[in-house]
Amino acid sequence: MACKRGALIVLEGVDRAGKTTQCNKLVQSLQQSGRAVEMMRFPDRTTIIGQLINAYLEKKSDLEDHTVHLLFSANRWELVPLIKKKLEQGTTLVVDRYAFSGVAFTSAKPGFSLDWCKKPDVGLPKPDLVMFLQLSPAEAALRGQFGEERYETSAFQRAVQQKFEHLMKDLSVNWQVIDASQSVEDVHKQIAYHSLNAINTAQNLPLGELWK
Ligand code: Z5A
Repeated sequence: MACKRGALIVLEGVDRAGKTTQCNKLVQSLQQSGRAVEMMRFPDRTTIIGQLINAYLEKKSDLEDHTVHLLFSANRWELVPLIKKKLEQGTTLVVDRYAFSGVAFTSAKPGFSLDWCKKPDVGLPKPDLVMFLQLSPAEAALRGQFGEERYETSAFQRAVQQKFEHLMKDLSVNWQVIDASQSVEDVHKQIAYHSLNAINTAQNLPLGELWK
């Protein structure tokens, strides 16, 4: 019998919502229950494209806004063969940010429509589940100051949050909003619950194409 495919699970959310913390915890708990699971993150700063993005985020280089948007998308596309291979082999992927961040961050800049921003990512592997870690700016501030990277200002983050809210109206994507102000353990319980459902459902379904 052919092996059942893994699920593509994405965590999105505002700055300091706990995405990385929760991705690590989810991977650990799924591994402990004997499941094949791996973590990925976007941007993946290890590739050549990722290094261009990294220099841009660290403000060591300037890139034209359309150009950097396309680079973020290319950074996802360059990993699609690996994503598909892992899922086909039955490995579940837990992904820290994906195309939704790409669209939310660029469309928060002046002069960019949501529609234009989505286009380069149309047809990417469609996540079986996207969990949005919701956190108010006041609660995020309790978790420390913004870092030094590009985009890390409260005005820009508020604009990004609005774009995410718009994206979450799209019912073709399996969104779950998680209250990220709870303790790490309580947030994890909800994330684990939704993830196990997604893993069980995905194994009997073909992998979809995003925004198609
Ligand atoms: N970007 C883009 O423009 N286009 C794209 O296509 C993509 C991304 C994919 C880099 O992202 C930037 O790239 C990002 C979007 C843009 N810009 N911004 N802003 P990144 O993912 O590499 O890095 P990051 O966005 O700076 O991570 P983050 O959002 O700051 O953090 P997080 O992963 O959500 O949170 P964390 O690291 O797990 O936790 C933050 C702190 O809170 C830490 O001290 C934890 O211990 C603490 N924490 C976590 N959970 C809790 C709870 N529940 N209670 C209390 N404290 C907690």
